[in-house]
Amino acid sequence: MLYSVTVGLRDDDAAEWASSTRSHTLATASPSLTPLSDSANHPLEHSHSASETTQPLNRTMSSPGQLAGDQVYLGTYLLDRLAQLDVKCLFGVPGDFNLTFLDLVEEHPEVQWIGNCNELNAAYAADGYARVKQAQINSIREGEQAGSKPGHATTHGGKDKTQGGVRGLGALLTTFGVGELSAVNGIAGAYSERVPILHIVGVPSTKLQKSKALLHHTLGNGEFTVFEQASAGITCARAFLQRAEEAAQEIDRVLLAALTTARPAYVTLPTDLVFVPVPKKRLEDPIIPMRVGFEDKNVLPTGKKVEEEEKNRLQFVVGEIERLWNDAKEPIILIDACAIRYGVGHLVRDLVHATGVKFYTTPMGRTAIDEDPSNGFGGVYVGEVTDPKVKEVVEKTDLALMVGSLKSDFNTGEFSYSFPTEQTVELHSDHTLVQYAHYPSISFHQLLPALTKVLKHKPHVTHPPSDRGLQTQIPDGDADKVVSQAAFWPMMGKFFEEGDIVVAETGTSSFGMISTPLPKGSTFVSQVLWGSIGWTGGATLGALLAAKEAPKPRRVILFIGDGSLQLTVQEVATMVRLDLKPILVVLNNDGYTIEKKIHGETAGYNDISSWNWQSMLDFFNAYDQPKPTRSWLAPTRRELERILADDEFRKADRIQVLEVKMDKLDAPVALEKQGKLSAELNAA
Ligand SMILES: Cc1ncc(C[n+]2csc(CCOP(=O)(O)OP(=O)(O)O)c2C)c(N)n1
Ligand SMILES: [Mg+2]
Repeated sequence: MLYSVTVGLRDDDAAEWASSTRSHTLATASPSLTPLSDSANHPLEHSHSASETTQPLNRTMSSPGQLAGDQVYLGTYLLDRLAQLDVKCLFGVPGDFNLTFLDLVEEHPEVQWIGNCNELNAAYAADGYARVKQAQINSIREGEQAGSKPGHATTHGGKDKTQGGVRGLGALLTTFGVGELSAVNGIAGAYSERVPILHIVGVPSTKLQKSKALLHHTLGNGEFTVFEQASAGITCARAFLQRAEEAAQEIDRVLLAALTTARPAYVTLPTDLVFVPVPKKRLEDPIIPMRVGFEDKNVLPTGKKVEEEEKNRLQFVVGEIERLWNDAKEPIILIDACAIRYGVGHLVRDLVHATGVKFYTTPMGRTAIDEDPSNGFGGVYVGEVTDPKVKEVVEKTDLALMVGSLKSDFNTGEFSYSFPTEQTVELHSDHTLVQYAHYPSISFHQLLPALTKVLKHKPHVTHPPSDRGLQTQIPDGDADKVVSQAAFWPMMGKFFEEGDIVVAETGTSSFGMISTPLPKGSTFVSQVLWGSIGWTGGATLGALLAAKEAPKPRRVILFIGDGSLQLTVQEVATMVRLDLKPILVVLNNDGYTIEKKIHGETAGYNDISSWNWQSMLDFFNAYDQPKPTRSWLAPTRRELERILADDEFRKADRIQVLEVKMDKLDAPVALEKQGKLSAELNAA
């Protein structure tokens, strides 16, 4: 049996999934509903669970004895599941309620423990890891997954049968209350941006919970489910484990939900359940997110088969889109975030090639497929914020086929998209919109290959500008002054190499990257919708570890403002410790420039304390045998040019900081425009 989902789930309906699973977890969590006081009713629980294994927390719990060959500890079961889903790194912070599980992590042959400086950074890192893993899978066609092992959950019989959902998963381990709450912002960001993370929380034993013990990390009121409830709105499914016999099934349920909805899920691991034995056999059934299915079987005419109806429905929608396509003189394809998150990059690429039309991306859709003009790339579309030449061409289209759109403010130029509904088709993971018609449960996983077969090749009437609206020309400027934002971004565009992973923090960095060319095989990582500053400090660590799993070496280049880096800077220490080699570009403009562009240009609240970025690597490299590092300072444009041309810098063979001095009020054009739009909207 495969653990599969064929229920209908709309992109915005994860909340429904959450509420349906919530009632399930409540049933197992609530002492009044769960026969916790009656563990003798449950043989497995009686022999291995609360009553026997609730002991003082000490390391003897990690060696509770030999298991029969067909059994595995629940903690190991969970790790084996993660390994099957190709999760090789577990991020987090230890705490006494997760220590014995950590013993199993240390023993595990495939999952590596990455201890972080705090749980927020750990959640960010799990997010960055999942994104880059997904991006690395995206360029590969179904069934061609490099390095996949038979029996892995992502493959089945050697051929990838995933028809929906995602495969880039992250994992996070925290401790009860204090740890898990510190991760909340990171988990919420992953929920908002559609990144699946399994958040595992080590919690007190079921017996201590039942006795309402006045434990550390509790609120002192005997409530043990309150932190799980705090995660309710920011996870797609939760399992508050209480009973040994259903624990493995519960773990599978939340993992499947995370992969199906591309959202984080939550599971508690009470100290007394870590070592309960569960049958190994269950691991033989992989967890495969299946495509969304026909959700309401009651609407079927009597006697009709679901499969037949689904096929007919798909054909009908394909026909509708084909009809519009045939009539259109110059259709375009607009690629957005969910095309990346749901791993359909290769399917969109096939459609672009088959139809020969130009494709554009939103800021969140960048690098879904290679962005070179020979590939059909026309530029980045962000409504009013778009380069005027690109905007004109895009808005001339008579049919915009949008794939995975996520129309948030910063992704649409403050909702200034300009496509009439009659001229749009939207393909999503779990529904399709054709003009005004809505087709639930028609997913782009099915639709894209079907369209690639039937949509006609269309010659272009109008052409995007040859620079695709990206800043390829470096404007002149005084070589002895600080570099301008206008010159800095095209300079970086020239510095990028094939395969680079480019991470951009909220601020002048994320807006500067909107108009910066990205090379073949590159991956762009940014948190445009959630926009929690400091996110990239953790996410870069995750990206670096995911990059290590890529078949070829990849440079990881972070652009981060001086204000944002102050939030999560400690994680640089983890990068040093693990001998990772990012290029950390710190834009030192003396404060919160992005905020100044929206409001309070000279206000004191947009100032920050000044840090010595040149000492950062030394400070975090306080080992007996320090790792090699390099710190570069570019106080002038001339100096920056020299550094960027330096082979020592380019080869990225150690962790490096490049501090670039910039003017306080200098901002990329896209931010100047967005700042005005945001200020107007805030005042409305
Ligand atoms: C966690 C969090 N706190 C506050 C904010 C509000 N905020 C958005 S951008 C920003 C300033 C970023 O400044 P910096 O990193 O220096 O970027 P730049 O100067 O390059 O614009 C702040 C405070 C936020 N987005 N996230
Ligand atoms: Mg700044």
